[in-house]
Amino acid sequence: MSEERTIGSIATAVIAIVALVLAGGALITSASTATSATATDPAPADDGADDDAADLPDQVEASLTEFAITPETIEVAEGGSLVVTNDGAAEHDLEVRGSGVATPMLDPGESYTLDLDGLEPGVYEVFCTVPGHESGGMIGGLVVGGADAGGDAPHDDHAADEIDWEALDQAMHDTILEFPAETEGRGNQRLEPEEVLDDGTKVFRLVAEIFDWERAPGDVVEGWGYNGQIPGPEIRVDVGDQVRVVVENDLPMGTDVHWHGVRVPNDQDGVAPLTQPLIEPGEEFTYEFTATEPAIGMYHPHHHGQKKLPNGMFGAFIVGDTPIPYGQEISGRAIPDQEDLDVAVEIPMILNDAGNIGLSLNGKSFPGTEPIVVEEGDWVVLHYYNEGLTHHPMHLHQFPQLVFAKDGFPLDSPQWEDTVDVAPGERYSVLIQATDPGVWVLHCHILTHAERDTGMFGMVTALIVE
Ligand SMILES: [Cu+2]
Repeated sequence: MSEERTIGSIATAVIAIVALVLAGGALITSASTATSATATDPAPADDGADDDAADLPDQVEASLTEFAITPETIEVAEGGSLVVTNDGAAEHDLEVRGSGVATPMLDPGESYTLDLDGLEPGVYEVFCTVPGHESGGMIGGLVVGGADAGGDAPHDDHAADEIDWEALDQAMHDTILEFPAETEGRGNQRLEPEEVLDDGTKVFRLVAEIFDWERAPGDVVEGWGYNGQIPGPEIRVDVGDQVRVVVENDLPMGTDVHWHGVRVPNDQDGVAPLTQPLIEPGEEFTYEFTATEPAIGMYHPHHHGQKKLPNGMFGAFIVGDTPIPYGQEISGRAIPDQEDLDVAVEIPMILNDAGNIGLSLNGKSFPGTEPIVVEEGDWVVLHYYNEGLTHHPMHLHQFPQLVFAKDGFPLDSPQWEDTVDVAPGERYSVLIQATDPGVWVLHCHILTHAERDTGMFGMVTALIVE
């Protein structure tokens, strides 16, 4: 209960800070928008190109493939239509998000003419509804032009340019100002043992289940996870602890739990059917091992991991103390001794890019991602975990990140990086000192993992230094 209250008050404080900081940015943005509207048209001085842009066609062809929607941004006149063709090898469809306008599921080679009569002029998002296809890349923008932009209507040469760029700027601007947005559900909550036995054994319970998960404001998907959270609860034990984890399977399919990066006996490694029988729906399985070595590990299913992990089934499992290189000087920057360095915040930062959860940090997509809030001078530890299907170069503005451990193993030569690239399955642990106040963005630098025509989304959060 007290933890929930703390989270609530942090959220309120954060909203206040961001509102203040962004208010400055908003003024600048509105001023520059006003300027550009009256300034000379910045478009290339190619009359032919300008005419093409202004004459938005009434009908546009769009192609669906694995995994892209082409063109990336579809521009069509108000009241127009799309001829959508599945040029791929699997079933796809195309839906205009939030509008109810969608094609039926299309077989390979099939086409469908999608009437856009009901859509007001504006910027929309289109995507394929097959699970995993949107996050795989089947997402794009749809710009529906105003009446003036129609092919037959009289129009100003530059009308379409103004509609496009201003709408795109506004969409980006609006999504950024929504941060940090409240969403239901929060992952990575520390799981305490439900029982500590007389011999010291710590007993934990994980329930594998399916539940509604609000990954971004109003965007609720079918989450697969543990104990109703994505990421699953964070489990921390000490070196030498006897650990028992009871896993209850409430999924509609069999499962198992693999302790990735944690030393365990072979019959506890969680690879059905090699090391254990599959845990059938409705059944329980008890894992038991001694935590013999420090680890910055994780737990996740092995059986049908390709489906379950991207849908949300992963959690941090950490053994022992975080191996911070206290007292070392690295490339001219000194790390204080242990008695002088208090870590203010230490969090697993779990990266995902596929399945029902899609591009996300700790199970949330911007602006639903949780900011990291600290005071000037504070030290922060992040453990990046990549549970997705591709790599993610995680870039923090302003402050260098000292990479001090790889997959939990302390590095002999820690190094400073501003962009830490994390491949699937990898973990990198970084130390950051928040020396300057402000809102400093932390995001994946594969730019389409952070921004799209409809605004900022996905793998973006911020380090807020008060
Ligand atoms: Cu990325």
